[in-house]
Amino acid sequence: MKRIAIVAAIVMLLGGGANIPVVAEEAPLLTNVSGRTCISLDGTWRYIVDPFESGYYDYRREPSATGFFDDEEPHNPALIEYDFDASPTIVVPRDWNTQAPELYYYEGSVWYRTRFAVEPQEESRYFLYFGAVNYEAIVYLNGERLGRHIGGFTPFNYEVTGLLRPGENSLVVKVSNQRLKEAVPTNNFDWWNYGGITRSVALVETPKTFVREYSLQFEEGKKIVGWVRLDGSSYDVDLTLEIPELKKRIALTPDEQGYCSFEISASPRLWEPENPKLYRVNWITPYECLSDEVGFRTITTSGNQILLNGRPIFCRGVSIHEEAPFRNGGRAYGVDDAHTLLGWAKEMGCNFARLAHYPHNEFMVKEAERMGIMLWCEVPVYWTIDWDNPEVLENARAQMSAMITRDRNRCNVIIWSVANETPLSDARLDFLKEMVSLVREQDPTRLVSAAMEKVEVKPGVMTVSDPLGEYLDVFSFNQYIGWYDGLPEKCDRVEWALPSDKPVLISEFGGGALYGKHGDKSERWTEEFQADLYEANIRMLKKIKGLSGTTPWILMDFRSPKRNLPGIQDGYNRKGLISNEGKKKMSFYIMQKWYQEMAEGK
Ligand code: GCB
Repeated sequence: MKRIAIVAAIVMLLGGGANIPVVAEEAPLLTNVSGRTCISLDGTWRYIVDPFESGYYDYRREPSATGFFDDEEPHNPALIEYDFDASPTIVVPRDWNTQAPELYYYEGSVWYRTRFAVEPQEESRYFLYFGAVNYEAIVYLNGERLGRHIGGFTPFNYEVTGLLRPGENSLVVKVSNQRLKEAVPTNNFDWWNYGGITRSVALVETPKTFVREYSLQFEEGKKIVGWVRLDGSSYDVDLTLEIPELKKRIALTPDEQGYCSFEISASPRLWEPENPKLYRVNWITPYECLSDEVGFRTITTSGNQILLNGRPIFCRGVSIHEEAPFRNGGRAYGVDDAHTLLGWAKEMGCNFARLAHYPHNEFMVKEAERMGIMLWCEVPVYWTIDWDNPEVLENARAQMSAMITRDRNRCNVIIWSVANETPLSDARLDFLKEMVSLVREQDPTRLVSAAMEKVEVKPGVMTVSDPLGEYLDVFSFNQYIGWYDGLPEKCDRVEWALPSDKPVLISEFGGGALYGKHGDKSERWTEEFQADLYEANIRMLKKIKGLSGTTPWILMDFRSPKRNLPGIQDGYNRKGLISNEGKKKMSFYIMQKWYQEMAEGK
């Protein structure tokens, strides 16, 4: 009995209640979920805050190292059901921090529960799909453990065909946003650690054999190149790809793995920021018609230029955190938040945005595509990741892979970024090389980058001596001259030694200002100081040969527990060009003027 208890405790530490049999492995990710038949599980759920992990042991017992599961019978976490009906409610999708004052700083476990009704159909399959849960989710359906997912910004799903009850079902999710050294991101980062079921949850219904995933990319030489992957037990099905506006209707023959690749000659109107043309695409089998809207373009580099559809383009960008404008902050979600954030970027003259520092929700990517905004998308391999730990690499790779799987048909995504400001070491280089190869393997059609750091090799001479640069297509780095490095006037005194064979992109620059604080330009935190810093940076940037883009830090002030200067920061990183109240600072107009000049070719 003692031995069982110890084993259980170890399993528990590894997986959290892992001796409840797992009834469903995480299934390969469904794509284009909004195009499928879904029952939305969004709405009001019940929740129980559980800082001591009490859901995992009988509440009458003392918690102790060997105290978990010290019965012959494994404890069933569904017992926690008992208490749910009297518990408070919480909205899904949304972070928990901005829903209850006592959860504002909370880092730990919260149990969520919803009930839903379904009449499972014999000829259908069912998947529970989560847009994202930060950071760890342990999912139980009708008291049975489906599995555990880690990684707070990417989707995951479980197949629950055969596990659903006709009528009412209970879905319990134990969510933890505990920061951990061996997590991705690690325990130190400059943004709010929003916990909860932050993106939509749906029960997705598919036919027995269905179109799970596909890729459609335009290649020079007037070809649409692609592949499609079915999921099912028999792949002897009629499968047609239809792009009505291009008058294409192609019959495809999947192989015995349900996979088929193809090439179609076509001359679509190419997607570009000034004309973000999308085409309706239909995947048709006798059992379904799955529709998407897809744009076609090429993205390549030549010397230090980025070429969109073969023509050089300057990426007039801005960095954006997934934080909600207005309504007291919190994680941004939905079309309205996307429109506000991307609308501001557009107003500033942007044709590009860096979605920092983790995969944003699908609305951001899709709305940007509709609005003509190219994107840099990244995973939270940020600062001091635990480079030597193979599980950390696995986790980072899984996050990258899920992001690529979700967004590979979004033509506005032009750069996948593998890391941000990571201190140099051999272990880190090995890790990031693995990340770069994963991206190249999974998506050879886009550019790879990372936000590196600059160094001052001798007074006034700036360069980036990061061996990672060699492996990237776009040579990007963050620099804070005038803020963390000297005063704005320093910008006029520096020279840059940068590669001439790759496009250079400045992935961050800027400084802080409190909206409405005015004074002399020498006074830190005033809008005048920030404006002067932007003017000086722009003068410097204009002189960098081969500069292909910039994404100043950052569109809007965002919450960060690291930013505690009273009366100025009050828990916000104030480097926004716009305040968290949506008020534009002077620097917004300085960037706007520069980008407008550039757009007009001045
Ligand atoms: C950086 C980080 C970013 C921070 C920013 C800052 O270099 O990449 O996440 O928020 O600096 O404000 O210091």
